[in-house]
Amino acid sequence: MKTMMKKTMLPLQLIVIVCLSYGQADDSTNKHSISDYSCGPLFSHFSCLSAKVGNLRREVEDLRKSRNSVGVAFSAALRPPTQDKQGFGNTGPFQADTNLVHTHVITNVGNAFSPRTGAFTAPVNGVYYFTFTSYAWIKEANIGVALYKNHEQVVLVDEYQDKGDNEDFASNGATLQLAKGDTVSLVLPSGFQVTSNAFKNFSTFSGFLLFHVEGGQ
Ligand SMILES: [Ca+2]
Repeated sequence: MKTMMKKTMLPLQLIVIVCLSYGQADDSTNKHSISDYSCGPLFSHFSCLSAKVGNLRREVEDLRKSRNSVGVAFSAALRPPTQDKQGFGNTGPFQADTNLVHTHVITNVGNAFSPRTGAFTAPVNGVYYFTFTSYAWIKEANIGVALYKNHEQVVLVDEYQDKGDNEDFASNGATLQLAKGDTVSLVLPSGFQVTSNAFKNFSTFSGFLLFHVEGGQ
């Protein structure tokens, strides 16, 4: 009999310990905090534990919904200011560094990319990935594009295109931690050129949110 009682009491003790441990947890940021549930006498611990499990499930579901609520991804292509019969044309060279405006939007989930200014503006604190491809069909010229975070150059591609080399593709990319409101854009360095096409997407700019970061940088 004593053995049976011991065997029965052990699981009950474990349940009480687990229940009390949950009761001590504190999550002041959630209105459904598990600390809202207080455990009463011993006979109510089963229902107490059941309520806490239900509450935890709701919290996990809320977190899952909030994580998926911010979708940010874009791709856009550059278009030439003037074009030849095949649709090709060069942007630049300019005397000063100039923002490249990729006006042809391929994807713009979340509308964080502006085809009017060419800039991406971070809608939330988070870690993002950006990549770009730069095409050139030019002889004896500086070619290339730079990626900027706000007013700071992060990565670039550049080359002097010599006589025997008239066509090139280049790409680069970066993972950036951004605060809400930070901008990312492509800049044509002064004296440089880039080629694009009016009908096809040769020179492109893409980016997306990898994950949200609470509290900023
Ligand atoms: Ca080359």
